[in-house]
Amino acid sequence: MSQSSQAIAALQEKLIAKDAHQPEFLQALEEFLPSIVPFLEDHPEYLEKNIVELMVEAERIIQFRVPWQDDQGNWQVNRGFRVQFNSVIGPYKGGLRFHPTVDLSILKFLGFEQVFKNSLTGLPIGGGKGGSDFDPKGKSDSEIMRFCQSFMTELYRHIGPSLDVPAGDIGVGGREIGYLYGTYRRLRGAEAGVLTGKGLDYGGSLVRTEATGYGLVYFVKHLLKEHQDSFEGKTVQVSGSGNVAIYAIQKVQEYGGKVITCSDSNGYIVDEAGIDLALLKEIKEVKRQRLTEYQKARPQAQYFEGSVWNCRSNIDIALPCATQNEINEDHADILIANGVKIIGEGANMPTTLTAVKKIQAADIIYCPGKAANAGGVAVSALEMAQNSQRLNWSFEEVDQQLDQTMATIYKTCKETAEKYSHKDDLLTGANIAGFAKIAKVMLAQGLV
Ligand code: NDP
Ligand code: 2IT
Repeated sequence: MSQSSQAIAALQEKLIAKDAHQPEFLQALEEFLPSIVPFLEDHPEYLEKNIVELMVEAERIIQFRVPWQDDQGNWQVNRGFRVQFNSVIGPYKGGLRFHPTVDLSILKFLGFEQVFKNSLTGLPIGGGKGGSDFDPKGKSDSEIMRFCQSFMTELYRHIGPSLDVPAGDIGVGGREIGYLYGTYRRLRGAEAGVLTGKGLDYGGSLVRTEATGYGLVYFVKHLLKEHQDSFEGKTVQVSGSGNVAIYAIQKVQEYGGKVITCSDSNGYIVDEAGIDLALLKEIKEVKRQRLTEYQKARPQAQYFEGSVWNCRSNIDIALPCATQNEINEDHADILIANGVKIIGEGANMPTTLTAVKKIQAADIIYCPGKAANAGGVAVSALEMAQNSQRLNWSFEEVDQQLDQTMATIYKTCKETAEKYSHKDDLLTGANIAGFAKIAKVMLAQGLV
């Protein structure tokens, strides 16, 4: 065992003892830390200055109470959080998640990943994440509004266009960003750059809604191109039916691929003729209904309860776009048996560590979320740039920059992996490239 791997193993042990009750955060560390060892061998100064231990500690964590009144007049209370992980290369940047599973473990894993993802975009944004254990399912529009207003009544004092710029994530889309922004504006005045994912009429950017899904497909497109291949004629399996999934499906279809699945937290659709995107958008974006409605409207499609990753069918490309740890070891076996060649992560950490190992051992190309889903935050940074200029860029201009950014991220991951003798291991490439920049800047800024 080299000195660097010993140091990293010792640090991991310390962190396991410290945060034993935060399994998702520990999982993100376990995936990340061993992979940067080859880089640390070349750069002993980072271990000497203890940069890695500094980096795994969030700069600041804010937790607050969110009281709100339901439609029956009852007072309810939820927990709100903002994890401000790292700001050495720019203001904290990252989404807000509203989901009953939200806790510090989830938000620390997401914030940690966000630091390296944002570093990979090449844009001046630090990493953060926030949200609440509020469950938006079944809530009326008025309840959602009152909750967002209460959430922002506390959060506003901790954010700002040059300090921390939240956006959407699971359970937080355009509607919620609108209510959050309206409250911020009442408290602080109109500062468009304080949130991204805003409506187009009040400082939002074209392509932000589509950016994560499109960016994911651009990333895989550049990978395919290198292998003299394309999406044309490919069969694609998508999970989720939210923001990321919908626009990934749209772009795959535009490129001539056939998407045969999508899912929600209850079950999944298999539509061998290809997902009817207009129908899916109507059900999910307009009516906010469950996927069972898709099957009712399109009887040739099948609906199954449970995980979409239990689906057995011939698949070329799998795009998990729902949530963390949706693909476990057993699902990895099914994917391998289904003949999958590429897995591109639209979600954050959708694949368990053992499943990743199985997938990589089977020579399936694995595109880690922190690289493949960086298109969303990249366009958020372009939204911030437009807000600073008080100008709006055209759809084509933003879309082209997104495509270019994904091409660059892919190239960076691939070349970094090669440089450190991990050819085709895009996870190692992403982690080292993301880490190298943050570590260098932390050293340059004097460990503050
Ligand atoms: P949405 O809330 O729009 O959609 C989430 C989708 O995932 C829904 O279909 C939801 O089903 C499903 N889902 C959520 N939790 C679970 C679960 N526990 N089990 C099974 N399915 C589940 O969120 P997004 O599309 O924005 O986010 C999806 C993923 O992409 C997340 O991992 C997010 O962190 C990541 N991401 C998002 C970005 C963005 O710009 N929005 C950027 C980069 C990454 P149901 O409706 O039943 O809950
Ligand atoms: O996980 C993510 O990158 C996001 N949810 C988007 C963050 C952002 O600031 O646009």
